[in-house]
Amino acid sequence: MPRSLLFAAGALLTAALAAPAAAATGLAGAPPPFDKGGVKVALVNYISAGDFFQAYSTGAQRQAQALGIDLRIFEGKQDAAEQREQIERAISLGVQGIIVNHGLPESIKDEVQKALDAGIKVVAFDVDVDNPKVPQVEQSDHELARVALAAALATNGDHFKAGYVYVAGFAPLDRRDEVWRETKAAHPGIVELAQWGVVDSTTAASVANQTAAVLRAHPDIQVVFAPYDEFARGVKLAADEAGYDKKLRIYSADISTSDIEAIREPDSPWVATAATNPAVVGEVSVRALALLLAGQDPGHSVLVKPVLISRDDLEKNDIHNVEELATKLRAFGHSDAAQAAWIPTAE
Ligand code: SR1
Repeated sequence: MPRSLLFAAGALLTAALAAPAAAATGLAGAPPPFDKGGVKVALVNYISAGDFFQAYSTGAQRQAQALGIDLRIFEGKQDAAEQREQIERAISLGVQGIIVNHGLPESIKDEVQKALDAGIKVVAFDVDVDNPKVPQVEQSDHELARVALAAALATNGDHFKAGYVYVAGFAPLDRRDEVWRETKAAHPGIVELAQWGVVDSTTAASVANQTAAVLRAHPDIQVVFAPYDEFARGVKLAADEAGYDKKLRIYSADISTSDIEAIREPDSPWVATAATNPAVVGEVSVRALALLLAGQDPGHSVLVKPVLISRDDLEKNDIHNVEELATKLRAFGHSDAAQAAWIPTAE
């Protein structure tokens, strides 16, 4: 079999294996098409690796199951060409809806338009396909960055030497970057000594390697703004190895159980993060698409609000994992975004 066919067969198999049985019976009291069941939807990812994206996918599956949706998941490998092909494949599978999770806008806009032209409803999470028919789900990224940077200013004052981890071209990182620039402009005592970053299949390890070189060149960095947990994990790894743990403070975005463990380590330089529950964001994405499929309007911008999580909060409230965080902090464990009375709660 040619390589391309083998690949296509493998990807379809991944999608098929990920699909729960479609509810043939439908949901009592729900609007069409959910009243009859058999609704087929695709989740097309640009990135699947890492805690955030794993939890996002789990949340999407949970909400899909509650709605009786047959959800086909396409694995993301940070490959723009592959994501285009996956949207094509979703269209030919005959899905009624597609969730596009991250991606490079220029490489998928026309594919999204093709799906819309075929009568397929589309929702985008963290990628701006610049189309009024496509609702945008996001984690209020401006607020997320503001909250994390407010924590940095509260502890470190507004005169410090900073490092910044950033990769342009990802909508959430670009929005967080706007706030970082505003913050530096408002507080000229913040001096950015270095900027670095990479997003690949091993982001934390790659950022750790870069950070080691940065810290050798700029041992006087006091604060690192790393607004993606894979970035923060990489910075922490390098700081630990170089013995910087008491000199450096890391402020980030996102949270997972392994992040909580890393933040709670004695003398951890990772002191605070601003985050939503990624599983809840996955649920919200599926609900927004379900509303569209039912002819209801989720709004063009569907926002999930972040909360600040500091090491002190985790210790004081005896929180060791994401489940405990969700139970003890309702604003983290729950979102009212894209809700309707007929949509069952994800279990
Ligand atoms: C490469 S973009 C990474 C970000 O996407 C999601 O918005 C997560 O919050 C993560 O920080």
